[in-house]
Amino acid sequence: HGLQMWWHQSTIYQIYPRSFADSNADGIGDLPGITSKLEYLKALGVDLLWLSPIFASPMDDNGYDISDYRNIAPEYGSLADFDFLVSEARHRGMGVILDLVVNHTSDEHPWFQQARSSRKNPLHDFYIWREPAIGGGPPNGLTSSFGGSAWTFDPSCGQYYLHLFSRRQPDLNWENPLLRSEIYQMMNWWLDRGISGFRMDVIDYIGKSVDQSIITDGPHLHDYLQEMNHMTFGDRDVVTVGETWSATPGSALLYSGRERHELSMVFQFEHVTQQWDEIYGKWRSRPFDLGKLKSVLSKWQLALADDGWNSLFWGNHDLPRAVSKYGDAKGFPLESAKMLATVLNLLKGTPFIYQGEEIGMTNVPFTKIEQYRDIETLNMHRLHLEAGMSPEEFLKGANENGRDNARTPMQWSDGANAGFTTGIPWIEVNENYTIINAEHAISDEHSIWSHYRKLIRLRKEHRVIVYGRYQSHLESHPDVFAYTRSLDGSLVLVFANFSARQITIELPNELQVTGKCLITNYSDRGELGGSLSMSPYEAFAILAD
Ligand code: TEU
Ligand code: CA
Repeated sequence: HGLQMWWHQSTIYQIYPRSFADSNADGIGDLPGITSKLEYLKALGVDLLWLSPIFASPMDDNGYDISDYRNIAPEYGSLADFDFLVSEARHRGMGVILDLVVNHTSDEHPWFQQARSSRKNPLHDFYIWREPAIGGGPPNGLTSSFGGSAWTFDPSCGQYYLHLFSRRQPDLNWENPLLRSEIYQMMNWWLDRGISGFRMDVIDYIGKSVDQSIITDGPHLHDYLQEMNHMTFGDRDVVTVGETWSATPGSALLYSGRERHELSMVFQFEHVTQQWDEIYGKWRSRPFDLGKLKSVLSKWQLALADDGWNSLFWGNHDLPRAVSKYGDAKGFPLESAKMLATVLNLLKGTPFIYQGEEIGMTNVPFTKIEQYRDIETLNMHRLHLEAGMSPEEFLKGANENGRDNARTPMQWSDGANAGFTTGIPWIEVNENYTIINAEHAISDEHSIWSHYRKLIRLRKEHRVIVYGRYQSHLESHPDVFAYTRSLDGSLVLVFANFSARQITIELPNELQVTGKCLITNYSDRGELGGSLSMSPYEAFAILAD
């Protein structure tokens, strides 16, 4: 298993600060709120906390539009609050990972204010400017993820600037070595403050070459990442994970190969995008297909079996809730949430838990566009309706895949506003907080939360779960995901029924074992014979004798 790193057996918990815990009744989550929940996180057993951006920002994209990289957004707290959070987390054996958003800044960043003031300004070249096309209009056809052209004309310097997200998120020009050096200095400033690493926002974009309309995997992308590694975190014992929607198994080996000196791992999204519509993307998703999901997850397990490293996740702040997307939030919420946790967390790689996933939080059934807050949803609502989509159809898409599904307040208790705030929450709380909340979960040994805690501990107790070779089984079965992990004579077998039906499957000889049941969402299993009857969403793991 080559080089063994401590984070190979870690579990990372993602916090969306705006929605996690509000300590001062302004309806917005904040750093002291997170600090007040460290005991909860320690009890769960997670090792690292990835905080979505906490930096000064006009909050056009809830912090993914940064106006000051070296200051905390006032509504989240102060640098002193941050230092206290880091030290309190460390006292409990947990580290803090920050969200590095360096593909773009906010248009309110001083760099952009100077850059746009004149073509002669020394910082003009920190961003990407082009003349209008001949005859006027945007320089080329590049479009923004949040709808419309990726170019906006700035009259103060008479040029267009590039923004692959909102027009208030101008892209930085990574071809400029002065810009890169400013970024590296900022990264070292945070590393010196004791953080445990970075999650890197759309990092596959920083090598873009706009005149060839190349956005991802640009010509110098890996040169920049190797330079960044060398200039900042390379010789520190920290974790780095790149968000790379474009990643393939091949490029993932370039990002995370042991000898590459780039990143620890990347987030790939093939298991997410394989369900999206060709034209309408996430706003018209296709029905769930276990066969496709199994083949994607297996492909990635096999591709990074001997080098590189997988991240493992169902959700994040951009994705729908796992139990609603891949499980059965209505019929079998408990069983299917535990099944999803089991089948993902026993794969090879570092598991990520998105806030609320550990208590089975679900998508939010908003009925009006006014309830939504996410700039992507609001922009795409306007554009899809202009293109003729009905409001009902768009709302269906937003209900299924909109980012706000993951951004409703963390449900701590069955008290007012789910215990998230004593003020008015910035976004509505999901009404099911009275039955789905942390307070109920932590005192129930059969809760989803207790199931996650057991999985996190299993990873620490069994090297075969961390380093065991992955082998898929029953590939053609439409309802069951089965795989084994093997290492130095240890064999773990994992079975998951992704259906709401009682099913019986025939087991080949190599799966007919006796052993110790490591975890289950029904009753213990110790012996597997020729045929296996599984209950709805049943999942279990056996350590063979
Ligand atoms: O997301 C990158 C990104 O591509 C997603 O926004 C994706 O396009 C979208 O969710 C699919 O519909 C990162 C952050 O995770 C996201 O929250 C930010 O909005 C975005 O970058 C810009 O910083
Ligand atoms: Ca607050």
